Amino acid sequence: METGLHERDRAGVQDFVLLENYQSEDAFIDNLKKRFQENLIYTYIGQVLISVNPYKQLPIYSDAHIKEYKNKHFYEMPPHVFAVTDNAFRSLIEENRGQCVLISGESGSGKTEASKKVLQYIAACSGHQSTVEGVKDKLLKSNPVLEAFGNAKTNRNDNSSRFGKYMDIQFDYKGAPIGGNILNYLLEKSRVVAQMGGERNFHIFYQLLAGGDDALLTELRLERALDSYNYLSDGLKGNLSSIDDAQNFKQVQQALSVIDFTADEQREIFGIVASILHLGNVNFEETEGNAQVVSRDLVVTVARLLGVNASELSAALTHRTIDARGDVVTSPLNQELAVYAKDALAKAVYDRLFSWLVQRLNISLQARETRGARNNVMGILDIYGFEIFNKNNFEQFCINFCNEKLQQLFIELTLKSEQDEYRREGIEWIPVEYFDNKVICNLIEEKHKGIISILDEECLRPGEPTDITFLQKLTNKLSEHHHYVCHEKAPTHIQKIMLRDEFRLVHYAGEVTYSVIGFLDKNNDLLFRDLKETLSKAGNKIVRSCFPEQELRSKKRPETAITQFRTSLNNLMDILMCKEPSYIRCIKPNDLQSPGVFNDQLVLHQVKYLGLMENLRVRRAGFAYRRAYDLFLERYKCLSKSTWPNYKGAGGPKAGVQQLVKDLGYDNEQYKMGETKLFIRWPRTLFDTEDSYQAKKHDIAAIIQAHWKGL
Ligand code: AD9
Ligand code: MG
Repeated sequence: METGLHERDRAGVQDFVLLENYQSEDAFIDNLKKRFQENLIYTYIGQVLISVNPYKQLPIYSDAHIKEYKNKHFYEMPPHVFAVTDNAFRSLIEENRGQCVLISGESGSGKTEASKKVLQYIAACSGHQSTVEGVKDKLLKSNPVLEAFGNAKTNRNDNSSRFGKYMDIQFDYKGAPIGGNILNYLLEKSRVVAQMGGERNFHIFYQLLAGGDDALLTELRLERALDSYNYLSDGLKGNLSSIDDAQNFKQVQQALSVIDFTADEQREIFGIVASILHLGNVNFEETEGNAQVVSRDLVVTVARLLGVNASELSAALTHRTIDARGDVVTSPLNQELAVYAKDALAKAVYDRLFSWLVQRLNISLQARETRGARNNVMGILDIYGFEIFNKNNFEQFCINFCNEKLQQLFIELTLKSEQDEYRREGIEWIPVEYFDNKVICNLIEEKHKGIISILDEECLRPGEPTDITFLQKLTNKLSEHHHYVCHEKAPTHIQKIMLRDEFRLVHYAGEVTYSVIGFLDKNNDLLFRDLKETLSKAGNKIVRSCFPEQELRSKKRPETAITQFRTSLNNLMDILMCKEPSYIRCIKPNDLQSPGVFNDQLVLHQVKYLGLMENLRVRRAGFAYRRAYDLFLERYKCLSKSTWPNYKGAGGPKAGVQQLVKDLGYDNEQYKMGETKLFIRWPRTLFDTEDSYQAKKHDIAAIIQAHWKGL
């Protein structure tokens, strides 16, 4: 384990503010790499934690480690996710300030793992009464359930979160967790019906087939073979060596029981999962433009599992009823539209099941007693990371928009808090230039002008709007924008790789080319009325509650997918803005998901777009290091006669530190005295002091040893 600043040479510096060549990207990367090679995956920039995914289990998360970090001052221990959590937890309990831990980084960088460590620490360190243990158990068990339904193997990550998650943990005034609440964001439901090569559908489908016992599978009429199911055959068919689906299924079942899901509810949940697999196998044939179900027995099975009438379901899959101001007209669908309706049904059922699960979890997690606990909330945000694929669609557009918003928040909060600290401590502030991505957020979400508005307008426009007409509008309105690149105006080398149905955005994290194909459809998110009506009468209670009758009666046009997403993101920003943030910035060291491999280029790219160099510059702009007077004095008091063994003068620790730094020979340029903290401008100053301290400690130890020998 690291023991302190003096180890800086072998293992780099544990806080980037101590890096002498702090403007150099090479030095930055070199430090991360040195530490990574020593299995030191955590490094600070001030209070911000940088975490590099080790892709192997490190022995640094045991109960003994948790004990080591408990109630220690942030800088007294080597950087760790436990230190960040402990710090946040103590601010929450001691200062009654709402907290949030914001975890960001690209797909596969370790966000979800970090969020679990935060929860692990909280569970281990907070009260141990029996009532509280139940709450903790439920909080911890919510993870396997949500991951089973919301995560999938992608080409970037074998356990990629395909939804965004914000979890609030509520504490009583003593610091014991009494409840929680989860908000979920935009599940990537298109995955239910199709996956890219090498990817899988959501874990739960494979888990059920591999881990369900024979009786359950017979009841659900399922076979174990994955290639029996169309919805599983697009992507990776086989089982994965990195994932034990059968074992995970047992965990999910056990977790569902801990969270008080009744046997009936569990039966209904798996009934829905199975119904989707069967639905995927339903085929249609077409005569004279009218689609008919070929596989009637399959529809009967689906109907039985959902508790709906089979003939009605069959008709709803092949017809469409339109209610145009009281004129109700039913017309048959052709084969293509019937397939579309079927897929839309599968996606809608799965998506709503997922939201239902979250709601149901929340009921279980609800605090029984909320008196006096209003501010005592700690939020943990684990949301999908920035994505750049070869082909980027509506989903990537939403995910990357979300990342822009989070980056915006990071900029506002880190700069703001830095500024606030200088102001609070009465120290002059020197502003630093940085890239403000607000301009990109606006490009996407500005009312009437932004991409979202243009997309919604096109979705609602009468006539024949298409993905291509949408693209034309974008280009008409936005082609002058610095962060929007259309095919016509793209530089030649970009034009070569861009198709005519694509546009390109210059995101804070890099340039991404989006294909507009599917934008309108996914944004409209249409489920034909006939299907909704059938499901609103389902015998499966979960399905029935997911498709309420009121929705059918409502005359209002439902909000588009992107508008719902924007609204929920903006609500999230409001929640986060009024909390004290802690940041964990995750970095992926290689694209191979392998331990020990550190790809400098890949890391440099992430360091750049996460704004870490700027973050460091801001942190260093004024004073590289700061420490509360009492802590500084306690550690270094042995270095001066006037403070050893204790400072006896008037004025408390502040005066003690003033005396000490004078005795140490600090000149006026090197430091400033704030209200409660000492600010040190150059890391060298602190190094020298630390080195003197280490030497002194050594001397004292030698004297004591000699003394004992002499006796
Ligand atoms: V995504 O945006 O949801 O696709 P994440 O959440 O950033 O992504 P995740 O936490 O799932 O990535 O990490 C990916 C994999 O890296 C995990 O499944 C682990 O195998 C591995 N990992 C990540 N962090 C750690 C760690 N601290 N220790 C060991 C880790 N392995
Ligand atoms: Mg994740």
